[in-house]
Amino acid sequence: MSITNLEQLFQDKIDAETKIEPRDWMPDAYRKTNIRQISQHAHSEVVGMLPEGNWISRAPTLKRKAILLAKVQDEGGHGLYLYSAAETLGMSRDEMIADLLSGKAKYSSIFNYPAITWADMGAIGWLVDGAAILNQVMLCRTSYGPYARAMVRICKEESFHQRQGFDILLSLSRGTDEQKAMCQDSINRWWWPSLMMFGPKDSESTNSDQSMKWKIKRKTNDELRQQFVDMIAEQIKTLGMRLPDDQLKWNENRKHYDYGEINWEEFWNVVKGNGPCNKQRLEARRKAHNDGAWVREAAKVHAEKKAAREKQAAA
Ligand code: BYC
Repeated sequence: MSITNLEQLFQDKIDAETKIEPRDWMPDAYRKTNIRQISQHAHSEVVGMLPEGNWISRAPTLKRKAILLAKVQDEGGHGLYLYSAAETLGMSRDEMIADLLSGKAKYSSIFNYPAITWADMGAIGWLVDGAAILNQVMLCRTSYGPYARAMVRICKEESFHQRQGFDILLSLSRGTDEQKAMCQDSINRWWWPSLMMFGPKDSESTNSDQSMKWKIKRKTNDELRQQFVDMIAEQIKTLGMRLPDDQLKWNENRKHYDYGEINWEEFWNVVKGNGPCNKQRLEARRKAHNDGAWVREAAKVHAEKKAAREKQAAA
């Protein structure tokens, strides 16, 4: 069969909502786009453990500490499901991690901002996980089967993450003047970077058109961003806080909130590696990778010995 016919059959399958599975024929560019997006997603989960992990030992109560610990462990688990999903497309985990550590592979811009107060644990849960959920609910219906199935499981955990973040901010918003100010300051710092998580505006998104045709993405960057603004603009009323955007206003004609212009120069600067914490985050990952070398070595020797024993027993 010619490539053109194969491509047509592939697109027919996508249009009929049949999931693409690892052994199915797929265009090379579909494989590459999925490897890129899924591995970047995995890296984001793992790098995303850093800003919050830093606060586990400083959580204000034992209960908050246990919750934060569980959340950070969940993020590590999400990274593992996602690396496994990406591996089904033919790239090894070692290669993916090497690309992260060399700076070749991207991860979400949001994790290059510092978490400087306890309120940031609330803002990350509420805004960052809140943004992630909207994106990931869409990805539960993505066309590549292993990615879609990983997302179903991840979304269940993310809803708890968002609730725990909101709960931290709710307590602060009902606290002393100092706690209220800490809450507002944190929202001020995390709001715009959270909007950037959805990627460049549609007119500048290089991958969206093709990814929408292949149903890897079901909504565009701007559609999801608008959905997020509409959700948060309502939820913040319960906190009695404000979003740092003077142009935020309900638009009765559009039935959506209007909002101000994102600082795209800042976004691209962070994506290119020049955000406030890019260097620090990669350093931390490189150190963890080097410190863990003996574990990987021991696991390899154990697996080799086990295989040799099994071979001997079978002989
Ligand atoms: N940051 O053509 P576009 C979490 C890049 S973690 C950095 O629109 P696409 C959590 C983009 O890669 C959840 N780079 O791209 C964990 C592309 O460059 P390349 C993270 C960005 O792929 C711990 C270029 O810009 N979620 O939940 O169609 C604690 C042009 O963009 C960003 C995911 O990873 C960015 N924000 O759409 C708490 C979701 N945005 O690769 C929470 C999966 C864009 O061509 N990913 N770029 O060199 C996606 O859904 C899509 O990849 C994106 C971008 C919507 C992010």
